[in-house]
Amino acid sequence: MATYTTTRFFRSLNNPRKFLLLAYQNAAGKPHMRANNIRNISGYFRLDLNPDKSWKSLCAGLGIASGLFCTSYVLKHNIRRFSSASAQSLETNETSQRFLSDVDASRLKLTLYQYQVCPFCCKLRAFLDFYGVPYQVVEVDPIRRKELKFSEYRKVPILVQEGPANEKTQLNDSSVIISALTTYMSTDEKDFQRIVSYFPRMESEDKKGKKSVEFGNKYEVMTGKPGRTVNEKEEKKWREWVDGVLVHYIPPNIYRSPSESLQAFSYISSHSQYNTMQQFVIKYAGAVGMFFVAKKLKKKYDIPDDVRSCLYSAADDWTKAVGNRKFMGGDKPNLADLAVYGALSSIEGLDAFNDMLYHTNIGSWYQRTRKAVKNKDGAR
Ligand SMILES: N[C@@H](CCC(=O)N[C@@H](CS)C(=O)NCC(=O)O)C(=O)O
Repeated sequence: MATYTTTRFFRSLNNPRKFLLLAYQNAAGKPHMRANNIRNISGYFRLDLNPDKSWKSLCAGLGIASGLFCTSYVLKHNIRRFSSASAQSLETNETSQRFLSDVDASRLKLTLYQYQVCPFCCKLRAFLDFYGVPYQVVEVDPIRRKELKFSEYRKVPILVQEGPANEKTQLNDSSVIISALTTYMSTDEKDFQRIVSYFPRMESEDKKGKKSVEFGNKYEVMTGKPGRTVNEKEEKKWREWVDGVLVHYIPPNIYRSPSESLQAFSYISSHSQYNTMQQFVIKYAGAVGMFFVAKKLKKKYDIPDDVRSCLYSAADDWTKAVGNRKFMGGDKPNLADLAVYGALSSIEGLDAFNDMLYHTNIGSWYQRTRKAVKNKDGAR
């Protein structure tokens, strides 16, 4: 018989890492081993699996494996090289005040550690692709994260720049990376180590002793000039909005109902290189798990029950802010355009995304930005 304490189950959702380990071991191990491991590792569960009642075992497996929170990011461990022409002579329009001129992205040797469908990683890729910056991708296994062994910082995206003498500089956090690279491309500052020092790491601890890491100046492009133009202030404000508001609407929307959750995980599992059994676990257990996790996130960020209307309002707010302009950046997307596009591109094709296009006017801006990114318009 499979039993586990429901409240503890939900409490353990606070610790996705532990949950992932549990889920993985439950999926991969032998039944009796799984039960023992779960008891030993978590200290949360009391689980006995009876092989005679296989459907119950399966339910238990699915329940445990529902901690596959970040399996939404399980994709192949594959290194791909994106080659692209180095960006040259970028001209900006009247609206955008920052001139990205004589960008020499060819001297950059970048490796991006990512989960393919993570909104923060999509946001960073939109930036890199738009400017035609070449980079290698290392897809991180969200369960073991062994690809991040070298790093104390445990989230993705991480970008590693290799200098001419093979010296490596690690950049953490999507917004820091975007600000740092823009600083590199738009100013004379070419010392990567120094650029990273402009975005100091700040560790804090909440009342419960939970540590978190933030970075100073993460939305600042270090132009070296005093003050900010109206457009730069606007760009910064909306970049902050993407990280602080928009991304929080994504999970409650794409995992809103069991069927939508399944839809999201069908996409994810179909892009993985796991075997049939693992894909089955990812698809169904992930869908079940994220359905509940999304509810928890909704509560955490105080999102009303009608999660779709929040997404529509966000899309409307953004469209209104862009106004009559082609992009917020004018004739070309600025960092805010790329951030909004990048975050939304992580859910392209899902019901939530299609509903948003149907119920709002964001579609034409989205398609324009998509085209600009795909065409690497920032490199022209
Ligand atoms: N502020 C960070 C957030 C990154 C983030 O939360 N990444 C998630 C994936 S979407 C992650 O790596 N989570 C792993 C963990 O929290 O242990 C950024 O903008 O890069």
